Amino acid sequence: MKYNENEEFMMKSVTLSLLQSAANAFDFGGPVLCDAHHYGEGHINDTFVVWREDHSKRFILQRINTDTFTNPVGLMENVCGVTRHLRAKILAEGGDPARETLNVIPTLSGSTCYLDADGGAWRAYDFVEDTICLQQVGSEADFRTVAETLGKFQNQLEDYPASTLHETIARFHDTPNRYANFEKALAADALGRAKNITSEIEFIHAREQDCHVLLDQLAAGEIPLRVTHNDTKINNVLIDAATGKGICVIDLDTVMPGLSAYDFGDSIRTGANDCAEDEPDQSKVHFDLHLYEVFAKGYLSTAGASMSIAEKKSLAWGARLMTLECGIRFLTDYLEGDHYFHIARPDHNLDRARTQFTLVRQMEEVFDQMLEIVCPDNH
Ligand code: ADP
Ligand code: GN1
Ligand code: MG
Repeated sequence: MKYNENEEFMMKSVTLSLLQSAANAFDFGGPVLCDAHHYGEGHINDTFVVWREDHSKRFILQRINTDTFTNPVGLMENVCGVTRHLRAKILAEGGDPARETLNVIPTLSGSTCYLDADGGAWRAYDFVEDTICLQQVGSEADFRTVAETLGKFQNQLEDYPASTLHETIARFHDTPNRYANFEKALAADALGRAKNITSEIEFIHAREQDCHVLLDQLAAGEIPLRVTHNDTKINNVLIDAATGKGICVIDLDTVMPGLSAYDFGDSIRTGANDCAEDEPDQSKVHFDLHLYEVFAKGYLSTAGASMSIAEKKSLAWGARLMTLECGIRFLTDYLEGDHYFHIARPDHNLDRARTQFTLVRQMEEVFDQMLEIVCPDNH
C-alpha cells in the first residue's frame, strides 16, 4: 500500500499537531505516535495510521469528510449498529469478529466520534493486520474472494432494520439525479472546462434514458430494496495476506437502503478490467467479461439464494449504470473544480471519467452475454 505521492493536490491538509490532538481524544490504551502521511487510496476521508508508543499495536485514525458526510454522528451510529449486527453473525458462524468486521475505538469520553475545534470529525478503528487491499485485480482467485465476501456481507445484513439507518448521503445512487447535477455543472461551466470534454458530454447525453433503468425497476416493484454497502470498490474489501481468504468489508459510511445491483456493479466497475480507475491511456482499458463471470459466480454463491430472475438481471444493469454514474460524477467534479474526489494531479477526474466511459462502451457491446451470465436461461 502506498502513501499518496502528491499530497499538494489533496483538498485539505492535516497538520501533525492537529492529528496528534485528535489522536489524544481516543482510548487507544495509552499514548500513540502519529504520522501525518495519508494512508491508503481512499478518495473521500483523510486516513492515517497511529501506533502505540511501544509499537505493540496500530490503529486507523480518520477525519471524516464532513463536506460529504454532513451528519458524522448519525454516520457513526450507522457504523456501530451495522458492525454490532455483523459481529453477532460472525460469532454465530464461529468466525473471528476482531478481524472480520471493523471495530470502533471510542473516545476517552465514551463517544464514537471526536469533533475538533475546526469542525473536523474524527473516528478510529483497530487496524486489521496481515491483510492486503487490492487497487486492481491481480488474480481471478482474489476477485472471486472479493465477490464471495461482498455477497456474504449482503446476506448478513438481510435482516438488518433498514429504517434505523441514517441516509448519510442523500440520493447517493440516484443516477437520474447525478445526471441532472452534471447538467447543472455543465450549464455553469465555472472553470471554462466544458470545451475540453465535448465528446464526453455527447456520450452522457446519449445515455440519459439508461440512467432511469434501475430506479424504474424499483418503482415498479420488480426488484427489492435491501441494506447495501453502496461503495464496493475492490479496495474496500480486505483479504488475508497469508490465506487469500476474504476478511473484512470496510468503509461502511454509505451503508444504506439500496439495490444489490449497486454493490455488484461497483465491484465490476473497479475489478473486471485490467486497468487502474484513473488510467489516462484509453487503449489500455479493457472490460473483461471473463472476470465479470468470475465475480458473478462468486457473488451469487453467497448472496443469491433469495434473488428473483429480475433482480439477477438487474445486476448486469448495475455494472453498466454504476460505471456510467461514477463517470458522470467524476466529470461533474472536473467541471466544478475537483472539490469532491481527492485528486493527485491536474485532470485526474477527467482521466477517471474517460476510463469509466470506455468501460461502459465495452459493456454495451457484450450486454446480452452479461445478462446471460447472471441469469442463465432466465433462471
Ligand atoms: P475512504 O472513504 O476515503 O475510501 P476508507 O475507510 O476506505 O476511506 O479507508 C481508506 C483506506 O485505508 C482503505 O482503502 C484501506 O487501505 C485502509 N483502511 C481503512 N480502514 C482500515 C482498517 N481498519 N484496517 C486496515 N486498513 C484500513
Ligand atoms: C469514493 O471512499 P472511496 O474512495 O472508497 C466514493 C464512491 C466512488 C469512488 C470512486 C462516499 O469511494 O462513491 O465510487 O470514490 N465514495 C463516496 O473511486 O462518494
Ligand atoms: Mg474506501
